Amino acid sequence: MSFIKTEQRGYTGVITLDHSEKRNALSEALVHELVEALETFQKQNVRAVILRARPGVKVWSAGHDVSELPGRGRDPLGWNDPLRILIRTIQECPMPVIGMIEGSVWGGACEVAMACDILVITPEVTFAITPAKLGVPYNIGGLLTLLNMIPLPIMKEMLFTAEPLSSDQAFNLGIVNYIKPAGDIEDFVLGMAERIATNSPLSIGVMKDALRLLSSAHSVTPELFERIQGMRRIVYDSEDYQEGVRAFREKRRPSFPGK
Ligand code: KFV
Ligand code: KFV
Repeated sequence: MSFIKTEQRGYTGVITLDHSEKRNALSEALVHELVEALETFQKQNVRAVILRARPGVKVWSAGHDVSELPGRGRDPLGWNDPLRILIRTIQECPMPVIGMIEGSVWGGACEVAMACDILVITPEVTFAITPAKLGVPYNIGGLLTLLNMIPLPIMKEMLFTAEPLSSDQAFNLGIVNYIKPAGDIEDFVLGMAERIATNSPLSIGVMKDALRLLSSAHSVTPELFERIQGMRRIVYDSEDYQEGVRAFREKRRPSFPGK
């Protein structure tokens, strides 16, 4: 079964998320296809990638596949979690990835968007980061992806309320590069990808990687790392985590005991 579509137009590779039934949730299977598509594009000398969903969708992606979150007591966002693999693949891929976004963007899909190099969105787009609705402790690398894009007070508001950020706010904060009407967005993004492709891919790839390394160049001591992991563990060991994931599966509002 295929959860994405891919197409190559000259030097531009287009990946379309195509699993509307599950609102393009980032399941292991979907992520596997996405990662393979990026690797194939790289081998085929693609110079710019567009990551999009089907035209007109209401949901660009619903984020982490909640049905695949592990039970209580295991880190839900460990190093080999599909979301973590996807984020690293986008960040480490030498071609610029343009996120072309229509519809709402949820949880881990916000991080996917923010791992893209350039964002072009339609006016209806919203971004909601929702681990607090599930009792999930977001991981350190993931928080850093967001922190590199979102000013701290706004990020705190998003994480603590889990409410959506509008397209205008995202644009005014410099999180997204352009807002374009749905009728124009495709041509605009394809044009940008073509212009990127006329420039030196070697120069671009090395600058992208250098920016990634520089923007993650925070020195974390082993003690600090272990301290944060220990704090996160309290959360994924908790009744809150168990309740959050169970409530999602049972399609009801969670009631968090706070322990
Ligand atoms: N994981 C697994 N299944 C999902 C899903 C998700 N994130 N989102 C939606 N689905 C399934 C849902 O269970 C249903 O399956 C189908 O997709 C359509 O969803 O077998 P079923 O019942 O057909 P609906 O009916 O909810 O669709 P709709 O009424 O259009 O609402 C769309 C949306 C996106 C507003 C709603 O599905 C929703 O609130 N989804 C969860 C959004 C969310 O909170 N995502 C964050 C996940 S946690 C995360 O990413 C991370 C990293 N984290 O740390 O927390
Ligand atoms: N280096 C050496 N010579 C230059 C030059 C440059 N950056 N820019 C212009 N010239 C020379 C040009 O060769 C010509 O000499 C004269 O200045 C007038 O330029 O002996 P010539 O033939 O008379 P024109 O005819 O190009 O002037 P104009 O039609 O008015 O156009 C101006 C401009 C600025 C649009 C055009 O010269 C241009 O595109 N220049 C290059 C702009 C550019 O890409 N600069 C970045 C350089 S690379 C860089 O800075 C770094 C740090 N980097 O990492 O890449």
